[in-house]
Amino acid sequence: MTALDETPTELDTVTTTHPTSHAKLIAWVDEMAALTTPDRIHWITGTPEEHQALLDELVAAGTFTKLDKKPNSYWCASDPTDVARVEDRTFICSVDEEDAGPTNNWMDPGEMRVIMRDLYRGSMKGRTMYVIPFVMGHLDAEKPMFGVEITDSPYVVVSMNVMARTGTKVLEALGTDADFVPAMHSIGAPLEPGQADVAWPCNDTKYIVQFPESREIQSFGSGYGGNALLGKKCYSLRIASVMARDEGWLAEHMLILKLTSPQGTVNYIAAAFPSACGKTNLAMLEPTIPGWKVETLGDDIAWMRFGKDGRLYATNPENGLFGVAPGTGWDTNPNAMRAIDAGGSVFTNVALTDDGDVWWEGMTPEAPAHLTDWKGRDWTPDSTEPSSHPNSRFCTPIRNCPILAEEYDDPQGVPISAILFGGRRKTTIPLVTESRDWTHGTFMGATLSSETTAAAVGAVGVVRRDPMAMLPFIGYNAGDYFQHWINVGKDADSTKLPKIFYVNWFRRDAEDGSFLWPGFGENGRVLKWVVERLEGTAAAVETPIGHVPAPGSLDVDGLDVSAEQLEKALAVDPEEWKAEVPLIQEWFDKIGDKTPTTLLTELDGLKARLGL
Ligand code: GTP
Ligand code: SPV
Ligand code: MN
Repeated sequence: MTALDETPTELDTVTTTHPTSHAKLIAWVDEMAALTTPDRIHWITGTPEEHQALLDELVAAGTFTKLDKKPNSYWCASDPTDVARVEDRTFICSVDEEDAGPTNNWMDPGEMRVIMRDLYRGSMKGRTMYVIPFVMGHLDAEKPMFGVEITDSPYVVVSMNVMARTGTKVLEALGTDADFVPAMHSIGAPLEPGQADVAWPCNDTKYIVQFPESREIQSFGSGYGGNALLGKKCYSLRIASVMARDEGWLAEHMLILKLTSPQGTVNYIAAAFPSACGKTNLAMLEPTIPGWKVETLGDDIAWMRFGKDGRLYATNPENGLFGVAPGTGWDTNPNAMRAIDAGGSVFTNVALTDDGDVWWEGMTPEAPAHLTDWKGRDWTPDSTEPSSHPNSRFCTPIRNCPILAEEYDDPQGVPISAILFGGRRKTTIPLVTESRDWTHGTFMGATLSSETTAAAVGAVGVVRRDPMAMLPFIGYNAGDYFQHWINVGKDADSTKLPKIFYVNWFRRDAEDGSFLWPGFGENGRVLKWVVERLEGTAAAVETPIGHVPAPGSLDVDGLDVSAEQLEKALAVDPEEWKAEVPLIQEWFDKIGDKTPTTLLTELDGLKARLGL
């Protein structure tokens, strides 16, 4: 074991013997400890007492503020430079550059390992190294998907405890030789003896690295979200997408919901929208139309495998919600509000009220008269900046969700009958379009476009292609990923495949810039149309881009939207689409030789239908 030069605190379990006999795990932990030279090593057991002790420690360190108004919940603010995923610092280090493709940053894995070793050397000095055994998905899944995250951030530990199943039960299930994804994380802020810590230590140099062939993750410099909670995007999407390609399944950036009709018919729907484009909201929808019910299975990630009956079954690998705070309110997403009120949450980069609660833009119509903003400054409704960072988040156990579907507990998952792709587009993309078949649906997904949001560092509001809402998360060549989607459809019984739809809640009125569709609970109307299309009862009209609701087929009973507005929301404008085609062409040119021929044929068909 590594030389440990400090006496352990009460909390820290310094192990001279490891609480496992998994040789590969022991060797890796020892190697990382020798490299990063932490003062202490703490293997996470996952007990409530341990979790509470870490929370108390974060309060004592000044990182967390305990909220008076919500049970066992905490407020915290990150360093203002560490607020979102860093896509330009995220790398897929495949052996061959071509396997990372034109959409990922790539570096030779050997070179990257040298860089990372240099960064990790001594990086945990003065801190505790936590070893978090975790499993994405169920521990009793047919093949549990194990990981172990090493981190020097207690914030990451308490967040991982919420977002994944962690601790001794996982370590025991790992046994002596089960495969696991080693996920190495350091905030990169060593402490010299006597040096005072800051509330949110991090490093200006950041790397988020995936090694797809060896299924390894290495992250440095950031403590926030997907950069640091490595079970989430790094494992469950970037690494898992590579596993899925190799093994014939799909790892996707999708919510999973259960929809029950007034007649009691159940349909499971998965939906992929880019970051901060409405997955959590749709997953927890409270439909405005009478008799329809939504229950939640997942709000961010879906793993989908074929069942013995030939249908595609989805599971949510996560155990918590890491949701965008701004815009979440009683009128937009009451179920998320109930979930966070139930306690056990960590809020990052939102505002703090004077009576020990949290607030953010969109929570209530009127802002409180005084707040402490996410940067710790006094804030009033007259302040020029928002009180909360646009990518501020709540981290809440999924069990808090008042409409969690009971099937959430089933490791087999649920059979998906429809997949929705969607983005944030002011123009061009109608409220809902149905694809003709799987290949056409794959084309819709592969050419999905959306305005960038605050979920990633960089410009906001720029339209970019975000295929299947996976642009920052595909762990391999995007052209190969499209081919994988085509293959999944080819190998399946087409009558059992989910039907694919394309939605856009974010189209705007050209005249006044307002949203044409009220969204949120009203999106249940679109889900109803989707189900009626599956059942063959709703009418549609064929357009160059697919089938859209025939006049009168979308249930707008009681909806406060003018006929003119609705027409604009549903319109397929040939001129807008003629302008879109060169952008799709440019995108496929970027993907290059690996663009599946079938998708180029789809584009040719679209051009022909538009008279191009
Ligand atoms: P990630 O967690 O980043 O993957 O985001 P997400 O896809 O889960 O997005 P989320 O549901 O958190 O919504 C992001 C933002 O979009 C929030 O500010 C919401 O209020 C807003 N939003 C969600 N659904 C709708 C909608 O139907 N209409 C409009 N106008 N805004 C919406
Ligand atoms: C996203 O950006 O899509 C998120 C938040 O869900 S993060 O965990 O930071 O990836
Ligand atoms: Mn997401």
